[in-house]
Amino acid sequence: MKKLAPLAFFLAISMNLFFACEESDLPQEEEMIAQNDEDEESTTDPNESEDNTDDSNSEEEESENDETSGTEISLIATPDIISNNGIGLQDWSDEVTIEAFKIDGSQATLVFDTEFRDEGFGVAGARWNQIDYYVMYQGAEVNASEKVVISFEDGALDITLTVGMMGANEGHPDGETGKWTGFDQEGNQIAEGVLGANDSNLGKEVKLDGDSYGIYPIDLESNQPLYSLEIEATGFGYGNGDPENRNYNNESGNQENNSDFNIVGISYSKL
Ligand SMILES: [Ca+2]
Ligand SMILES: [Ca+2]
Ligand SMILES: [Ca+2]
Repeated sequence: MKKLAPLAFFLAISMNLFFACEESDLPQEEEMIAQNDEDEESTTDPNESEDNTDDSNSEEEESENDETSGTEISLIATPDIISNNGIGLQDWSDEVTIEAFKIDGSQATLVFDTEFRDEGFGVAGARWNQIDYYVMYQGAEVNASEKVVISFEDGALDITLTVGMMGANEGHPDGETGKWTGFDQEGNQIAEGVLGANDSNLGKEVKLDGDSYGIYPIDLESNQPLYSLEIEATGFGYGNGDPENRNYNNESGNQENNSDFNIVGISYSKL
């Protein structure tokens, strides 16, 4: 189990940044210079304290580790957790798995996305290694997104998802956006919400890292513990915008730019 405090998390991201361009200079990620630096070391500092504590408790005890009820767990995306070439369930920690799905819902490859400025987990294929949304995909109208599913073996409260490469004004005044759907232990949908620069828990369009293209921590509000979480992109501007025609040349075989982002980290409280 990796425990990372927000500051260490921020520093880990900052260390990977070679390009500190202003967002307004580079509103489109395809205009950025891709950089392939892969400093794979995550930064841990045992002296850092967590910002939040949660007093909620339950009688559930973990025998397989030393975590205690109510403890806040912070996980950062790193390439080293990916096994089996990113196919199937990946163990992000002892309790948390992450898995990728294609536009059509079939199994995809989870990748550690390093194509642009903000590095994080995404889905191989389609437009980028980010989680990509399409209206038209390979000649068919799909109105669908690649998807990442994060599961919490023992449930999670007070979840904060940190997204990356989320363009604040890309394609629409509300920019690139996504949505999340939360499920209970039986797989019933119990919560949902939206993801975008507007939804940063630091304030509208306030980045966790000012030099990022779009790293935002977003609180996922649920009054019940979540056992799994589906994360998808939506059309630009929470689905209110239209795709852009771009000069892409990739496997999707079309020219659509739309919302896409990756997953930089997640924090939650144990039950
Ligand atoms: Ca993708
Ligand atoms: Ca995009
Ligand atoms: Ca993006």
